[in-house]
Amino acid sequence: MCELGDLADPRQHQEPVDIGGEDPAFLVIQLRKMLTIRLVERHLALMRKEGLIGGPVHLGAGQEAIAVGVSGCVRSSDRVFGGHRSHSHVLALGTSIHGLLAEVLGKETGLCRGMGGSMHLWDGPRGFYGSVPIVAGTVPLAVGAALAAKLQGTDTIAVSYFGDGAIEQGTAQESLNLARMLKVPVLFVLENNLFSSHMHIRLRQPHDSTARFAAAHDIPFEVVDGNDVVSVHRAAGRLVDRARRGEGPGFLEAVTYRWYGHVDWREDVDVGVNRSAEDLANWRARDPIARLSASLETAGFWSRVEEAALVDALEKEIAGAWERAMGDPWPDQGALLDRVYAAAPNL
Ligand SMILES: Cc1ncc(C[n+]2csc(CCOP(=O)(O)OP(=O)(O)O)c2C)c(N)n1
Ligand SMILES: [Mg+2]
Repeated sequence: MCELGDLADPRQHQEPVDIGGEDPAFLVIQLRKMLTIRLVERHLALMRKEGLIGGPVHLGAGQEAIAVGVSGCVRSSDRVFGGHRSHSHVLALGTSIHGLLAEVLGKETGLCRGMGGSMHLWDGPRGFYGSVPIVAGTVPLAVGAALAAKLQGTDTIAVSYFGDGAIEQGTAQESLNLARMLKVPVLFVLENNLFSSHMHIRLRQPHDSTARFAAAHDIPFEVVDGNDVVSVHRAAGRLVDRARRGEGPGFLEAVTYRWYGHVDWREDVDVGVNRSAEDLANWRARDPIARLSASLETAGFWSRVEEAALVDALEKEIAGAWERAMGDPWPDQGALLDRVYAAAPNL
């Protein structure tokens, strides 16, 4: 529970994932989602590099299996929250690629009408209740949403995505405690990519696993290879089922690694003393997409030709959405303060 062992070793777990007993059609959908996220973020990286995006973008290439695996257990009536690195979280729920790109560009057609940019995303109809860049800022909101669901007598759950840096915030610890004491239906998904901006977890904490915080708060937890979408989906499913049955919160620690630096397209900046070119190459070889693709191909459910055609179709879709977003209008300046506060209730 304290040490991740081989899960944190990039030379391990590079083999294809175990897909035994899984529905191949569902796995192909998951592969498609992961590829969509990868290609949208690659496009964002390129456009940011070219200076076409004004604000910073925090990219999660390499981490796609977590959002996709978890989202396979989520309904549109659930309440999902993220943080500064949340493109994958909202795309995995099926949000519009154009809506996301337009938001990153600050256009009126964006998910938040261009008022938020990459770090403030929202797609209520798909269950995404928001991301903000205040580290751990949405963890208590997820607990509140889960409490509301419980009081409403539904089997709706909340999902809180946060990082190994965010668990160090007091508000995250308070949220775990409150969720356990109120026994609310929330799944905490800790994406442990081993870094909090430039600092490796070994420089910040006595142990590299964060599941011990769940144990401290008496919350059931699972620790999985976050680059294995099947493992993530199975573990999330077990914890989500408990939560829907009214058995309280769960905690999923998914071990992963981000390929880019902390922010924007570069691989080499802001990544701390513990990251070497060799580590990065080994983590790239643990690619969640390539691993699932290889498993499906060996089992006869997928081929390189199909994958090339899918990549081609997705690239065209992304390029089309980008062109449209570039041509979309900016928000009206007079609307700047319109949605800062909710409208006063009619008492
Ligand atoms: C309250 C707060 N403190 C510091 C920051 C600056 N900051 C932005 S991201 C980040 C690191 C977060 O690390 P982690 O939670 O592991 O997420 P990751 O970036 O690895 O996805 C920090 C310190 C912030 N945005 N908010
Ligand atoms: Mg991190």
